[in-house]
Amino acid sequence: MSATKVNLQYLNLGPVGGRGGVVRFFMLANGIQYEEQLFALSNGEWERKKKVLIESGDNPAGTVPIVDIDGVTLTQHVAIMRYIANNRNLSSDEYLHNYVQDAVADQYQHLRDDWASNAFGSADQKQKLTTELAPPQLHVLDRLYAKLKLEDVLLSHGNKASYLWGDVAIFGILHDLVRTGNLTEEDMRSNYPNLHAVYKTFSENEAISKWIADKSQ
Ligand SMILES: N[C@@H](CCC(=O)N[C@@H](CS)C(=O)NCC(=O)O)C(=O)O
Repeated sequence: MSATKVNLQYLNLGPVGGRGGVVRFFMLANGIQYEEQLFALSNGEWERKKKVLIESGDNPAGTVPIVDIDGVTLTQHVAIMRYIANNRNLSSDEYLHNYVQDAVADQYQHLRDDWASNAFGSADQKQKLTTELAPPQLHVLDRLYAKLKLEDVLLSHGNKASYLWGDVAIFGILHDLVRTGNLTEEDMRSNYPNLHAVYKTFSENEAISKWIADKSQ
């Protein structure tokens, strides 16, 4: 029996990934077929959708990403990736491989929240993200890679040779920090070498690089 397509609902952010972009990168890297519905922020479309999500109870928090897969509606971007990894038999059979993905994904959430709250704000907020909020957290994440990675570059491919949620979340936030002008690739290479190696690996993935090129036109 072939697996049904994954449906991703998210905001239309163009070349910026956001939390939904992390789920998209996860599917691209793992060759999972998906379709998506993207809601515009500009014309009230998202506000209407948000109301429906809350009133219907599909997501009482009124946020996206939301994924529908095999008749189940999922929220929370890291939990979504973990679910799809289990559903598509991508997770590792070894607990340690899944643990390192969870540990890094949990640590990453702080930086994701700071990015979402500041990257689109005032000039002061953007500056604060670039110079005060992001650097110490990137340093911690870089050191966590040094401590936890089970492979040369990635935390792990697991025993299924797949791209798992912690690694993809890290690529997603690096992609976004670069896209919104809060981090340069050169800065990453000099100061966070472990993270830079992850960034490079995913940037060079065929499906991801094609998505980025398409969105950059
Ligand atoms: N904890 C949730 C957070 C979801 C979230 O805050 N999504 C943002 C976009 S990245 C959103 O829906 N923002 C629009 C809004 O709240 O109206 C997750 O990890 O998926």
